[in-house]
Amino acid sequence: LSLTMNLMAQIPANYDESKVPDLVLPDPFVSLKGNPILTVEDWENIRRPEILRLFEQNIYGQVPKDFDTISFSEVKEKDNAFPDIAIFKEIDILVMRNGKSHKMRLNVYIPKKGKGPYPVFMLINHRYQEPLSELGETGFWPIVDLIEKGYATASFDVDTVAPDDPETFTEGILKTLYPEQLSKKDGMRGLGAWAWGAMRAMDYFENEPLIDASRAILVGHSRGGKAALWAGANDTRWAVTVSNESGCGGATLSRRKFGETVHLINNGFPFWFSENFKAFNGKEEMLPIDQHMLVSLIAPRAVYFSSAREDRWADPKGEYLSIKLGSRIYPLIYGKEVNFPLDFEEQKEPIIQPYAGYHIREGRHNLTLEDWSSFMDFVEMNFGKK
Ligand code: GTR
Repeated sequence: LSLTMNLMAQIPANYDESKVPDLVLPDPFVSLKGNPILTVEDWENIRRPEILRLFEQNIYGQVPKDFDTISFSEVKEKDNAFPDIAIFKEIDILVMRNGKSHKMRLNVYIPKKGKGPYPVFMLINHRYQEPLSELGETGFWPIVDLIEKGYATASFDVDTVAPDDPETFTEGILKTLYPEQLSKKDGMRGLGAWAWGAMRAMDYFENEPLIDASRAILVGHSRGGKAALWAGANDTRWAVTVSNESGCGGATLSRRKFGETVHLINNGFPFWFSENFKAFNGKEEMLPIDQHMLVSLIAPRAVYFSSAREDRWADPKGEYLSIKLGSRIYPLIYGKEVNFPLDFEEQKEPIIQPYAGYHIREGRHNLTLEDWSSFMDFVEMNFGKK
């Protein structure tokens, strides 16, 4: 531990824009063999699988998709906090593999008003320690606002998949279902496990008649936003992926080395990423990919990034550049118009347009109602007018 702390002391975060290295980013549109990628066919058959594999090998680790059975059962443990406007379902998702089982809990609110199936906002939630009513008031999970706008909403506590803790993170699916991952250099770790959890929630939506799984929006904040991006890149069933202030190892470009760096995050949270990621501590320029390429993996589905002005640890400028550059795939490969005309410094109003959007708000690192209301605007624009 003291060694780690010494290392941390030696690597202060950079907040000086003039010290950011000149950006030379890997090209999403040149294959490993050096061939240009110009068509949807080449993108989907050659380059997209290559990039996905590079993220898996070097950053997040494998996402095991195999299991033997999955089943969903409704339990009744908590009261419906909003009985006037919503149906509340507590769903146990039971997954079996090789004779072992794991259970994760999904909390689902479905509007009473109107007629289903409803589109659904799914939050990867790492703040279940706080009472739900308080989470609602702070805007972190604004159930009432979402329900009133006609959305179903669901979330799971990341701890029910893999505890968010350096000592006990193995006490979830890494122990019950996928123990072999632990001995692999490119094995799944915490963030990958949470992404896996989001995929199982999607399995449930596909089986829930009141929910329209073809209109599902995955949302995560910060560490949850990193997991959301990884899930959105892997699982093409999500119509929209939203990553709020996810910073290093999430939305922002690693090569900028601004605020939290690969070295800092691997020291602070050694159980979030694969072992292989640690080889890039201080060597971000050696990565065969950068985070803008997660945006291209999500295309042609929709993706939204958001930042907060004072959240410099997460590098708002890097988050903006990442979606601005990554979203070039929509015009270049898919023939869909997407525009990020402004430089980061000029960026004030939310960019609400089909396929890729962004906002930066005033204030600190958090997920707030102001953020959600732009997410809803973006989703409405994408579901309504595409
Ligand atoms: C920080 C961490 C960030 C971010 C954040 C959060 O301590 O350095 O990468 O994940 O926590 O999740 O709020």
